Amino acid sequence: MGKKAIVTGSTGQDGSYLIELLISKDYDVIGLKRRTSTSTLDRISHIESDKLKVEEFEISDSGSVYSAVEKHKPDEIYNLAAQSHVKTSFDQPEYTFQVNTVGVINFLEAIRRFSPDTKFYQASTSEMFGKSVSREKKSAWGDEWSLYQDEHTIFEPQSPYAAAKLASHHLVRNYREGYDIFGACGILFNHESERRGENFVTRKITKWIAEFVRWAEVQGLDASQGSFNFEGDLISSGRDSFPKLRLGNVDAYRDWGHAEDYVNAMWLMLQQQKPDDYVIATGETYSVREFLSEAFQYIGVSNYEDYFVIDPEFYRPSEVEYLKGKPSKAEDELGWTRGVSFSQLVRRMVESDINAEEKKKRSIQRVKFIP
Ligand code: NDP
Ligand code: GDR
Repeated sequence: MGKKAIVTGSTGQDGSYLIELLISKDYDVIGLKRRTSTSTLDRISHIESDKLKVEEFEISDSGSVYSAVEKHKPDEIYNLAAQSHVKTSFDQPEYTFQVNTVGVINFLEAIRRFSPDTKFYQASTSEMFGKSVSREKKSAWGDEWSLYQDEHTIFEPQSPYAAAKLASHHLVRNYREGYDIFGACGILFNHESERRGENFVTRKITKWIAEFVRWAEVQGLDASQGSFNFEGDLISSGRDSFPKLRLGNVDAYRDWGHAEDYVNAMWLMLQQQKPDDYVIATGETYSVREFLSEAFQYIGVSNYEDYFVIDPEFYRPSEVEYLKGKPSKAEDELGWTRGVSFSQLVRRMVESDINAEEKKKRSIQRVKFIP
C-alpha cells in the first residue's frame, strides 16, 4: 500500500506539482485548502484521480489543523500554505505572521500531540538570507570573489515575509531537537513555472508579452516587426495604444529554477534517514532585466527597454538585491539536480502564456459566431 500525505497550499503553484508527483508515486493525498467563496482549484482541477481528496481547513486556526492531523495521521505533511508575496507582507505583516508562523506552530503542535511519527516538510525560503552573502575566491591567485548563499550563510531577513519564515525555520529545528520530530526545511530559491501566480515578476512579464502579441495581431502587426511609437506610458500603433509593462526594481538578481524540479527536492528530503535543512537552487543568478531581455527575445524583440516603465508603486521598503544559491549539499546528499535551465524556463513560460491567449481568442471567436 502507498503512503498517505497531507499537502497544504494545494491550490498554489508548488502544491499542484507536488500533488502530481506524489500521486505518480502511489500516495494517497489529502490536499488542504482554505475556504473561499469562489473556486481556487484551477491548478489541480485537471487531476482526475481517486488518490486525491481535497478538504477545507484554516492554517491559522489550531483546532482546524489539529483535527486534520488527528483524523488522517499521515506519513508525511508538506506545509506549502503561506501568504507568499513579499511586497504584500509589508502591507499585511500581522496576517503574514499568522499564516506563515502561527500556522507552522499549529502543525508542529498537532504532530507532537496526535501523530509523532509523521514527517514534516516546511517551505523555508532564500528570502531569509536577505542582504547576506557568503564569499569565496574564484581562483587561488585572482582578486575576484564569487558571492553565494548556502546552509552556512547568516540569515538577515529584509521583509515581514522573510522574518515570519525565519521564525518558522527555527521552530522546526526546535521541535526536531526538543521533541525528536522529523522536521525538514527546504531553503528554496525562486522557482517559477507556467502555473506561477500572476503578480510575481516573471509571470507578470510573460503574461504581459502574450497580451501584447495578441494586441499587435489585432492591429494587423507582427509584434517583432511592427513600427510602434513608444512615447510616455503607452505603446501606440497609430490606430490604437497599449499600456507599457509597469515594473519596480529591475536590477535585483534572483536564482530562478522550475517548480517541477523543486517539488522533487521536497519529496527527497522526507525520504532521508535523518531530517535536515537543504538549499535548493540552480547556482546561477540573473537580473530581472536579463529575464526581460530573454523573454522579449523569444518574440523577436531586442529593444525590450522601450516596452516597460518603472513604477515606484512596485518598489519595496527594503529589497533583497542578490540571491544565488549553492545547492552542493542537496546534490551530494539527496542526489538532487535541476533539469530546466534558465532559458528553457523563460521559453516555457512565454510559450504557455501565448498559447493561453490564442485559446482565449478562439473561444471568443466561437462565441461571436453563435447565431
Ligand atoms: P503560492 O502563492 O502559489 O501558493 C500559496 C498557497 O497557500 C495557496 O494554495 C494559498 O491558497 C495557500 N494559503 C494562503 N493563505 C492560506 C491560509 N490562510 N490558509 C490556508 N492556505 C493558505 O505559493 P508557491 O506555490 O509559489 O509557494 C509554496 C510555498 O513555498 C509557500 O510557502 C512559499 O512561501 C514558499 N516558497 C516559494 C518559493 C517560490 O519561488 N515559489 C521559494 C521559496 C519558498 P489560495 O489558493 O486560496 O490563495
Ligand atoms: P520574490 O519574487 O520577492 O523574490 O519572492 P517576486 O517575483 O515578487 O520579485 C522578484 C524581484 O523582482 C522585483 N520586481 C518586481 N516584483 C513583483 N512582484 N512585481 C513587479 O512589478 C516587480 N518589478 C520588479 C522585486 O522587487 C524582486 O526583487 C518569491 C516568492 O515566491 C516568495 O514566496 C519566495 O519565498 C521567494 O520568491 C524565494
